[in-house]
Amino acid sequence: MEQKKIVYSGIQPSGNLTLGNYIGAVRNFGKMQEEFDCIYAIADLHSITVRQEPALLRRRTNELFALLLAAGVDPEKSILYVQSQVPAHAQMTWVLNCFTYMGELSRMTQFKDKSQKHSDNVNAGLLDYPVLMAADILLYQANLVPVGADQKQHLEITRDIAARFNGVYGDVFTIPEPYIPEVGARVMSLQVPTEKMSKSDPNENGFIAILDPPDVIMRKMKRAVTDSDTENAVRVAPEKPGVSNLIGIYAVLQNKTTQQVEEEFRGKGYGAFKPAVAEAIIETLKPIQDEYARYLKDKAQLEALMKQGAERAERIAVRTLNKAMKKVGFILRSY
Ligand code: ATP
Ligand code: LTN
Repeated sequence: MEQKKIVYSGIQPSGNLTLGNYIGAVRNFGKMQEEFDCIYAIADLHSITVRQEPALLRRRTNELFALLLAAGVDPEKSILYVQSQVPAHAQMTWVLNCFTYMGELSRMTQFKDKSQKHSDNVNAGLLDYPVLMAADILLYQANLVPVGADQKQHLEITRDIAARFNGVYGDVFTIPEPYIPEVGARVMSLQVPTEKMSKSDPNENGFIAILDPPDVIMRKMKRAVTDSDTENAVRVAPEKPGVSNLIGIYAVLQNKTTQQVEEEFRGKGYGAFKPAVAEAIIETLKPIQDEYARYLKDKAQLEALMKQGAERAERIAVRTLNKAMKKVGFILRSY
């Protein structure tokens, strides 16, 4: 039988997941597990590059675990685990650090953005973030990495680091490919549609959280910025980023092309369109919200699944880590 391709992705427990995270990444997690061997991490090591409140980080890690289960990640088909529970990530990062150049890291767009946003805390972890992400991906010999468009650069540096290491030591790592959806890879803010929808946006009207109740979703949608033209037409255009964004969201959720959406709302205007988008979002999120509540209630089950996930992940990760450690000349500890 042909070996299934390996899919790997991570997501930070650094805030309430948004519709952007869902459409750009999480939505594909469940779908991909039929065809591939999937491994999904809650990237808590990444999230401390920005200051976190310990109790809140713990709570969000639990909640995100439950939310991914609710969104369709099946712990029997896939491996779902918490990154900090597998020490190999930190160990692999150290080795890869020595194969990464400062210049490469300081050129990363996310580093530049985040060091501006958190100018009081430009720590070494923020710069090193992509190397930790490379370690994640390479430890599992992943072929495909489903992410939103904002992570493309981090995938490129991962490929460069892997190729550099392989160039010195032979084929240790699989070179991964990004898997970025064609529509919905960059869901924009509802308030500033030229910026990406972000869970850390201080303006709550800018994003829809996966757990927002229906009335909140309807209200945020009605307040969404549509463009300052008088045309009132539902069509995709560069000068209409607000409406274009809503068309993209509606198209993905309804499995339609953007042309079909334009067709459906021809002559109807924003007044009819915005509530329809809100309804589509509410309908998509409802079953996830129901399942989420169920998973979160059963603490013992969550704990058991977390343990099982970490054990299964560790077995794979340690294999690659040992291989890399031997290659660089470390003596593996005997047990
Ligand atoms: P923050 O905004 O706090 O930096 P984030 O929303 O980017 O965080 P991450 O955990 O870093 O969240 O990202 C999780 C996944 O969601 C990644 O694959 C990322 O590419 C994707 N993603 C994030 N925002 C969007 C968006 N607006 N549209 C599409 N995909 C997105
Ligand atoms: N940096 C990613 C989250 C992440 C990730 C990964 C994604 C951490 N490790 C490995 C894919 C593969 C982000 O979305 N901000």
